[in-house]
Amino acid sequence: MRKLLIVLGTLGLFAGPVVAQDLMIDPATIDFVAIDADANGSVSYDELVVVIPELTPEAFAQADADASGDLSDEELNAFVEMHASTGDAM
Ligand SMILES: [Ca+2]
Ligand SMILES: [Ca+2]
Repeated sequence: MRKLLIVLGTLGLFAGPVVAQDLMIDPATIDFVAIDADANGSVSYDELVVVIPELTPEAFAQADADASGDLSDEELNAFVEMHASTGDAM
């Protein structure tokens, strides 16, 4: 039993840096209309970082598939699916 705890502790140390760069989003918190604060039909970095505080400009740029500078409904959905924190199917 003691040996198992030591193994788990070692794994925990190695898992640290990986978690830091992995963005986890709960799809239930993402509502395009609510996030689009100025209702211009697209979500800017400033609007999205309000609901995803861990969001980096790099991650936002990756989500912006057509490099328009903001996210359409489709781009946001694809981004959220890619980083969904809940893997279970309903
Ligand atoms: Ca907007
Ligand atoms: Ca875009």
